[in-house]
Amino acid sequence: MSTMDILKKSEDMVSPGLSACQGCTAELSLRTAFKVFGSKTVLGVPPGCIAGVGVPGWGVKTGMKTPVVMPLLGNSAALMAGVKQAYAKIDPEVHCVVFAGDGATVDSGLQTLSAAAERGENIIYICYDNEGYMNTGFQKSGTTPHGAHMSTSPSGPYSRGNIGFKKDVPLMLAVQDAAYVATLCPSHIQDFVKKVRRATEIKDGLSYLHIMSPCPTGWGIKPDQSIQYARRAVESLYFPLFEYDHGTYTISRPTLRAAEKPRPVAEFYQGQRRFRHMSEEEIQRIQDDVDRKWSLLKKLAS
Ligand SMILES: Cc1ncc(C[n+]2csc(CCOP(=O)(O)OP(=O)(O)O)c2C)c(N)n1
Ligand code: SF4
Repeated sequence: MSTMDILKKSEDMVSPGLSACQGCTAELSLRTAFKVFGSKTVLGVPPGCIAGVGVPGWGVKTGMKTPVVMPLLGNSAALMAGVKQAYAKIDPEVHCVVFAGDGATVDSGLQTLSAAAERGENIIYICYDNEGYMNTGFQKSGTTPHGAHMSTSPSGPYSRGNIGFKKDVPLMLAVQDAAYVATLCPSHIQDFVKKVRRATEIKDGLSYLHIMSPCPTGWGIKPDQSIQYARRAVESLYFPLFEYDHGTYTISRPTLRAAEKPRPVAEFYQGQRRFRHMSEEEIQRIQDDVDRKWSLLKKLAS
C-alpha cells in the first residue's frame, strides 16, 4: 500500500476527542503511527502529555482502540519488553510499542531503554520529542535546546535559558547497536510512514523511532504553525532525518535535499517565545553545534 492509501484506508486507532492542545504534533504522530501498526498492538504510554490527554481512555469508547499499559516515567522499555515476551508465546505478530515523551525517554527511562536495546528486546520504542517536560509545566529535559527559556532554566537578568545542548539519543542507540534507529518528523509524512513500516518488520532487536514534535503551547508558537516549525527543523539540519539499520547509516531523502542549501538555524529559532531573549551570537552557537553534528552524521553515512 502507498503512504496515501495507508493514511486514507487504515482505521484511526485513536478515538476522536482527545484533549491535546490544538496543533499538538505528538497527537498527530500517534494517530499516524497507529495507522501503520493497526489493531494488533499494545501501547505502553508513561506519564506525560499523551497519557494525560486521554489515551488510556474510559471504558472501550474513548482513548486508544488498542490495549494500553501505563508504565512509570522511567520503566517503559522494561515493562513493554515483558509484555512482548509474554505475547511472543501467544501471538508473535502483536506489536508492543512505547510512545513516550523526551523526559520519560532521554532522562528518566534511558537506563531501561538502553538495557532493552542491549538485550535485543523486540519492542518498538517511540520518543515524541517536544523538547521538555511539557505536561508538568515546561521543565527542561535532556533534549531541550541550548538557550531555551523553560520553567527550570528561565531567561532573566541573571540567566540566559538552558545552558546545555540537545542530547543525541538516536545516535547513542545506534552506536549501542539497537537493530533499527530512525528520526522522523510529521512535516515529512511519507518518510515518516516508511520508517514506521520498517520498524514493524524488525524481528531481531529493538527499534527506536525519535520524532520531532513541535509543541505550540510550550514553544510559544501558534497552533497552525507547528508543521511549519517541524519543516524548519528538518530544512535547517537542526533535526536531520536518518536511519540506522543493522549497522548501516542512511541519510533520508528530505534531509539530503535540504543539505543542498540548508536554511539557517536562526529561522527555526525565530518566532518561538522560548527563544525570544536570544542574541545572534547565542544562536550562532547552535548553528555551530548543528554544523558539527551534521558533519559527524555525514561521515557515519559515507
Ligand atoms: C518518577 C516521576 N517523577 C515525576 C513524575 C511527574 N511527571 C508526570 S508527567 C511528567 C512529564 C513527562 O515529560 P515528558 O516525558 O517529556 O512528556 P511530555 O509531558 O512532554 O509529554 C512528570 C515529570 C512522575 N510521574 N514520575
Ligand atoms: S503541551 Fe504541547 S505536547 Fe502537550 S498536549 Fe499541548 S501541544 Fe501537545
